[in-house]
Amino acid sequence: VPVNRFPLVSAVASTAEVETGGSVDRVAELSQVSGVLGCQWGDEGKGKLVDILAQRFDVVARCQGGANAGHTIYNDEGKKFALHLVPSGILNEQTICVIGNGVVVHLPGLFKEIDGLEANGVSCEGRILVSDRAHLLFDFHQEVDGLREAELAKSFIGTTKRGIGPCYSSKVNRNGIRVCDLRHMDTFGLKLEILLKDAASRFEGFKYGANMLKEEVERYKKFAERLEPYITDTVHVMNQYILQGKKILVEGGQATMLDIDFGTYPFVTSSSPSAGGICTGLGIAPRNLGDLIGVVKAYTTRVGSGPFPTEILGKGGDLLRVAGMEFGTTTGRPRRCGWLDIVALKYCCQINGFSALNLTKLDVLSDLPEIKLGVSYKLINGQRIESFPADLSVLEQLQVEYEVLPGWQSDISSIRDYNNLPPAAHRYIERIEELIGIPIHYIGVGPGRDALITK
Ligand code: 2SA
Ligand code: GDP
Ligand code: MG
Repeated sequence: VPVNRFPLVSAVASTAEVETGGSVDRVAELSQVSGVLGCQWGDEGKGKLVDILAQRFDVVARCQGGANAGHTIYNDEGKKFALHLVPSGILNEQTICVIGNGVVVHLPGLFKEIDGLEANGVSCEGRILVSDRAHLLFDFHQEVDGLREAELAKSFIGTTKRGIGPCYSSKVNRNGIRVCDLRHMDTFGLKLEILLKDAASRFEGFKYGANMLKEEVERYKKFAERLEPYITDTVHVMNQYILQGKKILVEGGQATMLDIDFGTYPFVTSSSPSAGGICTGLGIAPRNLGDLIGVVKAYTTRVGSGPFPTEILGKGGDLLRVAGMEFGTTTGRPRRCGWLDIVALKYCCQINGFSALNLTKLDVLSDLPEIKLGVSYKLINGQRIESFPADLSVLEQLQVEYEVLPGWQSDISSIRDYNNLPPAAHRYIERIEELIGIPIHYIGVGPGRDALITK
């Protein structure tokens, strides 16, 4: 019997090139295992695309990060949901949502999110799987996050204070506590005490007593009972899904420019929001990965400290912030705003190998008479560089060279057909495609589910 060594390739071929009304059905075209990743510094609108695509996927999985993520989605009635740990497939009743081994899970937060969804008529029962290998993020990790930020004083990172860095530190330090440890409550207290002791010896401001430890263990006994039906060997299950031909969509949190390896270190998050994080955070082999879609805002935002070459300071930035309602989904912090940075975007595309891009929030630029694209970087000595520098001092001093394109100055939020966009919008989109060399298949013109143009 001949062995099919490329089962996924044939699965892709069978669904490719499906046409609807003369235009290609871009969603049917997507491979069995696809992903949606952020291309900038987060908040590109990943949640919206995942929610839309999820209608045609069996499984939506998160592979990294935690409740630092804030993914905003709207249902058909226009009701708003802000998701943090629960994957953005949850509004689609048939979708199974997986929280993978690479995610750090704050159980009180997860239960609060589930309760909130249920109270709003979204049934989560039997639809959320939590990896037994995922690490638990405790309240004390959040406290330590705040203490570390205070200690950094003026050089603070601007974290979400959701305990992400400290929890991944416990993981890498090899004394973290995992979801499967909830099945051994007899030793749970001892493990937690080691972590608390570590924190107390490192931070003067961190105190804990025997009572606090006892109370936390009691609280986690209850959490363990509640979580039990969700706990799954997701590595095995995900690989079974692949063999069964189920369609899996991976939802990235944060973005490549915040990646622990590729981002503007140390002003980054503590996980891998780029393509590699999918394999390590879910246990999916690289050869099973298919299409990755990069989500790019039509301009750039960043929340927290760190380099931002195309940032617009002052009034111009304020205008974009108001027009785009650029405030943190998790913390409410105002986001810094700037022009689209083609150098950073090229760097991100190189790392992730996207098959297509989703350009989001194009509608936000509608009032501008001119729109700038940051197309190259020039060093202080006048030398032009093509790559994104690692060195923060270089990043802080470089000059961005811009191309100026005309704006369209008309409302595009109700347009659904690419051909009906104004010529200046076509020019902007097509210039980005030309510079990046990757097609833009999806264009966002509003926050709602329907506000998406497929090209
Ligand atoms: P952390 O908390 O340790 O991951 O913070 C480290 C850096 O990563 C940034 N980061 C984010 N940037 C944009 N959006 C994020 N999610 C929320 C949102 C943010 C919010 O959707 O708006 O509500 O403030 C997110 N999560 C982490 C963070 O700003 C630090 O620069
Ligand atoms: P994520 O973290 O990448 O999922 O993005 P967030 O949800 O944090 O931030 C994106 C914000 O922009 C949300 O409030 C979305 O509802 C909104 N949004 C997404 N796409 C569009 C779009 O095309 N146009 C407009 N105006 N808003 C959008
Ligand atoms: Mg967000």
